[in-house]
Amino acid sequence: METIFSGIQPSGSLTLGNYLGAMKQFVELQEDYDCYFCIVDEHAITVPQERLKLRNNIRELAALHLASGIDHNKATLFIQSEVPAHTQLGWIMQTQSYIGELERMTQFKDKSAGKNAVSSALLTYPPLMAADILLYNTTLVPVGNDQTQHLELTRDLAERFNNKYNDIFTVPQIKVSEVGARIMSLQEPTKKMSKSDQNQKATIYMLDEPKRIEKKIKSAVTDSDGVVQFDKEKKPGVSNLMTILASCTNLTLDQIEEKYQGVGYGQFKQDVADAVVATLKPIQDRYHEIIDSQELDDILDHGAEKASRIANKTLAKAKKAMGLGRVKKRK
Ligand code: ATP
Ligand code: LTN
Repeated sequence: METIFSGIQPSGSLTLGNYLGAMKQFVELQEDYDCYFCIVDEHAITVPQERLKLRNNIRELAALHLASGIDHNKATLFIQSEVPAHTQLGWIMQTQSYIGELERMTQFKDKSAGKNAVSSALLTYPPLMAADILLYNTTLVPVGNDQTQHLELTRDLAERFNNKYNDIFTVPQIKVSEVGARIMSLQEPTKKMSKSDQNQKATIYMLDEPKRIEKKIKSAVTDSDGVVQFDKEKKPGVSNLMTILASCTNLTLDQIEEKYQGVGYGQFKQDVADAVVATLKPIQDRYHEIIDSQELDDILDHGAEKASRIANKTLAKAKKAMGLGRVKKRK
């Protein structure tokens, strides 16, 4: 069976974009692959985080994985900082990375632009990401297209290490999700919906109450045509709502166009809101059942144990290949 690894940062509350673009796919993937889903809290601290907020975000993110349908009997769910092998191999991968190639990463350039106190960890983020993936002999990594550059680097680092020392790492393939759509901001539909957007009206959070969801969708930016038609260039707002409706129901974009011929935006928006609520409500109910439960802790303990077992084996091989530590003398 092929192995999948994916990580989400606990850098804010999850959005409908995160659900439709990532989490929903994860639930499908766990049926056919050996999946590791990791809450990458050590990546989140490459930019300043408030202690209590971070702690809440980590637990919330874990609970949302389970509430969305990740089954701990099928997939391994764990927190990065609870498996020390990640930072240990992360250090080793830093020794294989060149400053120049790290400085060329778009995410580093974006996140450091115009700032004068940039942590060195923001620069060395990609070798840690490489370690995350390589520890589990991962064959496939499902990511959004903003992460492909990091994935290319992961492949380069793995090959560089294997050529220099020993064939230790599996070189992973990149799986850019074509479906799952890119959900855009409700207020600026040419920008993606993002958990770090300051404008609350632009984003639907997975844990938003139904009334709030309805309000946000009703005030979503559209246009003055009054025609429900998919055209990303000319009608980005309406097209985004159509994508959301299609992702939350079994309707295709064509069927939506047909269904709403001659119907105004008012009814259309109401139906989009109802579909989003129907998608998120069961997840929210399950979330509230497990967020404060012992069950969640047990699943995360078990996940960290299982992940450590596999990760420590790969780490030991990498250390040995490089000559780190010692070989014990037996009498
Ligand atoms: P941030 O605002 O902190 O950059 P984000 O909301 O953009 O966060 P990430 O943590 O970078 O999200 O991504 C987690 C996963 O969710 C990735 O697989 C990413 O491709 C997916 N994702 C994020 N935003 C969207 C979106 N608007 N539409 C579809 N998929 C998305
Ligand atoms: N960099 C990714 C999060 C991430 C990740 C990973 C994704 C960290 N480690 C390993 C896939 C595999 C992001 O910012 N979305």
